[in-house]
Amino acid sequence: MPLRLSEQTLDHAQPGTARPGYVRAACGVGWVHFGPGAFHRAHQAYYADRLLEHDPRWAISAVALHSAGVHDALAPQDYLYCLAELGPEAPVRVIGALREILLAAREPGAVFARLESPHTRLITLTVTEKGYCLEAGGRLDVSHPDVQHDLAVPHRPRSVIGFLAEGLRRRHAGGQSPCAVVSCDNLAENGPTLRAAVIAFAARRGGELARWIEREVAFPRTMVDSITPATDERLLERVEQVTGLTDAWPVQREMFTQWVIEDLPQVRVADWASVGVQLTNDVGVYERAKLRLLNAAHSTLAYVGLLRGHTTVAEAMIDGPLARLVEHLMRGDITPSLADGGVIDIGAYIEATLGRFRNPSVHHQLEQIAWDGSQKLPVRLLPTLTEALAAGRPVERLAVPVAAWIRFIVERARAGGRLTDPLAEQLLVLGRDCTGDPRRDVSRFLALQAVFPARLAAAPAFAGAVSEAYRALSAAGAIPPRLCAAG
Ligand code: CS2
Repeated sequence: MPLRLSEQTLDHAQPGTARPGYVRAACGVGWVHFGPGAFHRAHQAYYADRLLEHDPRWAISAVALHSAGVHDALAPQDYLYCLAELGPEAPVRVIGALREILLAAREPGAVFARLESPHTRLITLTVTEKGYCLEAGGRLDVSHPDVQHDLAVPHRPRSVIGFLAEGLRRRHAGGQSPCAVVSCDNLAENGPTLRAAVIAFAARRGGELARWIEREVAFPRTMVDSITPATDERLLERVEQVTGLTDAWPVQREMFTQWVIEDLPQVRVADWASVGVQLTNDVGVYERAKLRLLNAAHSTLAYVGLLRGHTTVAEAMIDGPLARLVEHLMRGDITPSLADGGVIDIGAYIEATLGRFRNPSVHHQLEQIAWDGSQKLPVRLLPTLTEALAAGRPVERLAVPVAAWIRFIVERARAGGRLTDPLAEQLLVLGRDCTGDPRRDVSRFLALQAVFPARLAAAPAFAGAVSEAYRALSAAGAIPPRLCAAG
């Protein structure tokens, strides 16, 4: 039986393993992160790991808000874990950037101690769309049970918003230096959205705190990107084979990785350029392109692909009609919504994204992307639809992923299956109630105010296009041939 990865066994790692190029014990915690899921560990922690090679201030204190799973897997490994890059001859790297994983519910005091520490300069978040407690319009949902709880019991919060507001209050009270709070989730305008939510929460606890946050704390926009398939058996085996050690929860991602952060003074605390992180004032352009092209195409591949019997993105991409639908969607229907002033070469971006989707080394499950559709579609797809309608552009193709999402739920509901979505129960009830009549079924879903803005739902061209696509997709995911051709 191979040894388990830890500080003690690290020296036994086989030569093909890249190890932390710094002394972990000599590093200080300067970074607090909420949500140590696979994406954080494959992305931001990788950049921290590289920063630590020449700057010992950036060890991470990670905070798990809900589940103890990652903590329990990594604590016996001294929070070391492997990151495998997916590609020909890609390396396996042991990441040493995590100093600890705190369990928010069990040890809120320890979380606050990190948040108010003078050494902490950076607070990042990957808590997924639903972690922000927002209402459909993107503002803080004050009626959310976690928000209500956190306003009543501020020193034992449940939500990340409650933790941030109380942590920043303590920083303010202790006269600490300003810091940057960086949302690394796929939200439109992620920085300003988080900022508004934290300020709205803080205002309910007193105007002075809200004003201080407004003045002193930076909430930069960011664009984060790297395709990160969930950990699977194949990865566990590969890690053991390459390193000669076992790791209870390694992570994997494609080799491509990108992080763009808004260039604000509070962000300029590390030598970001040295590790390939871009600081710019054009983040909005990158963010919109990524959400509207890559993420929207992903959701299309997921819902249409699952209806057509596929399991992974790479597999869905060798299905000719589906691949053509996605490419025309990106080039013909989404690109017109991306006037970017020439910051990005959109044609080249689409080409590169399609290439990433085709990568056969990346076994990215469509099922994983299909999670949380009620949270994702309003961010990655509906704004493009709204703008297309307002500009008088066609919406037939843009309506396909919406129809496929509905159809996917209907089929799950009929099969007695489960959904991973904060609205799962409501969606499954709606799905079970569908009769197969496109107009009727679609209109019931479009009435979901938490998902569809009222004006969009009421637009006859939109409802008509979704119903038409739904009708076609009901036959084993059939795509109308004209949608697979340019024009
Ligand atoms: C995906 C994203 O699961 C999903 O919804 O679209 O996680 C995607 O892989 C990342 O945003 C890529 O950076």
